[in-house]
Amino acid sequence: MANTCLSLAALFLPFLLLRCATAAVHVVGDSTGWRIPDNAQFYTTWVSDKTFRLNDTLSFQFATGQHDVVKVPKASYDSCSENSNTLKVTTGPYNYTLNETGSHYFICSFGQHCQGGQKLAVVVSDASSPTSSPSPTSSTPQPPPPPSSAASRAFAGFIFIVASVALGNLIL
Ligand SMILES: [Cu+2]
Repeated sequence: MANTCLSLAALFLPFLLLRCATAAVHVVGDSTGWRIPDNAQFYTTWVSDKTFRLNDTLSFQFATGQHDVVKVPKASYDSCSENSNTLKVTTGPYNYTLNETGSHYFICSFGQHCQGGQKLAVVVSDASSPTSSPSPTSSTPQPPPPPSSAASRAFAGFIFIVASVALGNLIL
């Protein structure tokens, strides 16, 4: 029976590890950073293939005095106005921790930067919701996940033990 327990532990360990994956750091715009993009849809596209979870970090890479980060309500995001902003950071680079689920809107208040597409809308899901994202957008590369083969081997072992016990019961 001890073997069965070990097999079960081995079977579920990879899933436990996946669940405990640490919060990711998303470098906004990746190598482009936080600036007026060449394409006004750039940050919308950048967001589209990513999953943002509670306590992930948005890292805005910009030079102080050239841009800023202003957190605004949706209406201000849409109209590129910094009205009713809840946060304005003028010193770059700046790391923002996504400490609330739901939508977060950021713009740059310099000149026509926001109109040029320097605006970001992210939707934060709960950290405990099932993971369906591809690889985390962390700057530290994750080691390739070994779980499937280990899990299937453990599962095969488990099935073997169950089958053996069942067979043993039949014979005895
Ligand atoms: Cu700007």
